[in-house]
Parts: sequence; C-alpha cells; structure tokens
Amino acid sequence: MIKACLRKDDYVSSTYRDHVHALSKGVSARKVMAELFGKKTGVCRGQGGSMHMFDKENGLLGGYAFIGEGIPVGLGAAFSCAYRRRVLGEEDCDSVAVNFFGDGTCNVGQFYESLNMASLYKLPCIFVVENNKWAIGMSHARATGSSFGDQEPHIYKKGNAFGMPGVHVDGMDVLKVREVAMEAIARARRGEGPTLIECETYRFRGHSLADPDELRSKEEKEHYQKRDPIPHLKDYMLKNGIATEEEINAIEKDVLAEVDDAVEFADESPKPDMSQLLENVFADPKGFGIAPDGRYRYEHPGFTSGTADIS
Ligand SMILES: Cc1ncc(C[n+]2csc(CCOP(=O)(O)OP(=O)(O)O)c2C)c(N)n1
Ligand SMILES: [Mg+2]
Repeated sequence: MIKACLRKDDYVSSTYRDHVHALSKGVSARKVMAELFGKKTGVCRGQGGSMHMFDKENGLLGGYAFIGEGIPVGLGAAFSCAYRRRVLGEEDCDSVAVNFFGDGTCNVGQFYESLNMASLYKLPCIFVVENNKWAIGMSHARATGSSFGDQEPHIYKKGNAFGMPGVHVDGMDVLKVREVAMEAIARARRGEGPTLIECETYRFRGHSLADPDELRSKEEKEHYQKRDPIPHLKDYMLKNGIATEEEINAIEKDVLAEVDDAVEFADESPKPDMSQLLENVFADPKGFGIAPDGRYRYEHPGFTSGTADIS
C-alpha cells in the first residue's frame, strides 16, 4: 500500500521479503517469477534469485538477505536526492526513499546509524518497520530492551530519540497505512525530513519452509488471522459501493491469470549463459570474464595471460 503512494522516481529498499516490493514498485510479474526460477529473463538476469531483486529502472534498490543491509543503501539514495536539490540546485528533485524491514532488524546497528544521519541531514527518507512480533522464532518482546515497564517495546518511540516523528499504525488496516504513508511521503518531499513508521502486522505461516512454527501460540495466530487485511478491504469496498462483487471477482481472476502467465514464461525462459558467471562480481571485470565456451580468461596485470578450462 505504501508503494502505491510512491512515484517511479522514488526509491525502495527491502529485505529478503522483496518479491512483493519488486511487484508493487513496478517490476513485471514475469520478470519477478523468472528471477525466482534463476532464468536469464529475470529482473537480475537470474543472478539475484529470491532475495536479491534489483531494478534501477523502477528505483528498486534491492532485496538484501542480510537483515539491515538495505537501510543505509536507502539512506544513501535519500542523501543523493537531498544533495542534488540543495547543493546542485536541482529544484525539481524531490524523490524520496522508503526502507522496509522487520522488528528483528531494529536491533541491528545500521538501523540506528541510519536514523541518526537521516535526522541530522533532514533526508527524504522513510523507515517502515513491518513489526510482525517475531524474528523467525525469537519474539520481539524477548529480544528487545524496553523502558516501558512490562509493556512490549515500541519501535516507533525510537524515532523521537533521533528527532523525527515516530508513528504507530495498524498494519492490518490498508487505508490507515495509506494515510500515514501519504503524510510521511509529503513531509519528506517538502524537505522536512524523515519519519519512522511502525506497522503492526503478522505472518500467517512459519518464517520459511525450514521453520516448524511451533513457538507462536494458537491464540495469537487466530487473533491476527481474523484481521487479515485483504478480506477486510474487500468488505469495506463492497459496503461503501467502491466495487461490486463481480468487479472484485474479475480482479482476482486477472491476478491468477497473470501469475499463471508468469510461471509459464519463467518455465520456458532460457538459463543464463555461462559467460554471465563472473559479470558484476568485480568492480573492474576486465580480464576476469568467462568466455562463452566456458573457458576462464585471466588477462589482468599481475596475472600471467592465458586460459584455463574450468568446466
Ligand atoms: C545480519 C543478519 N543476521 C542474522 C540473519 C538471520 N536471519 C534471517 S531472517 C532473521 C529474522 C529477521 O526478523 P525480522 O527483522 O523481524 O523480519 P521478518 O522475517 O519477521 O519480516 C534473521 C535473524 C540475517 N539474515 N542477517
Ligand atoms: Mg519480524
């Protein structure tokens, strides 16, 4: 929902939960699916995979498997926008950067360093914590120090410590999230600085296939499942005459058809060429490429020129 409030020239950084961020920032379902399949037609030509989607064209600064890594990258994008506007005099440069991450990531040092810089330089940066209460099997309440007595620690309150607004929002309420996001984005565009948004949410399944999900209570899961934002939004739209049941069914059908098409496209796409293997690995790839015939060329000062068969 937050990304629906952004422009194409805004930036987004993410964690390993980057599939939805890629899709909602404008990357096609075909390119996302092909990336998941490791195919040449993927958004990173099959070299990024599930957790490392990146797309310059749509301002997607990347998924990052290491939690917290995307935050300073997003901050850097916000810094460059502020620099272009304030120092280089590009008055129409009012892009913003939105960084998404989880509650567990708020105990990583880069989070605090980035809050500090964003506040110090009044950067057009928005920090969005998707607080689903758990970091794999570690509960937020157990992992995070709090000065609020026996209450759960509140991440949004950390914003104030750095001199920026901290807002708590019900992450299961699409329209409330939209309202908070629009305000934070407008504030950043006006040059008034960053906002920290804590969206309280939940994941309905284990962290990954490797998580047996035995630690979260049945009651807690049921509490949040009842508040699933998608059926709630559907109800709201029907009750308020925003869409009819037929229109919503048609949207659902279109989405399923798009997913089927993406799977078919990814399935039929070619694998990356062998020559891609070392591309984008070194800053100066000259001499480190793998020849299309699968032979490794080492033509670099300091190396004896020649070839070696690596197959
Ligand atoms: C720097 C780093 N340390 C540890 C991990 C292992 N790890 C993978 S996911 C995860 C939990 C992250 O939880 P949270 O930030 O709350 O995100 P969520 O999955 O709940 O959205 C951890 C610790 C990692 N990926 N990166
Ligand atoms: Mg979490």
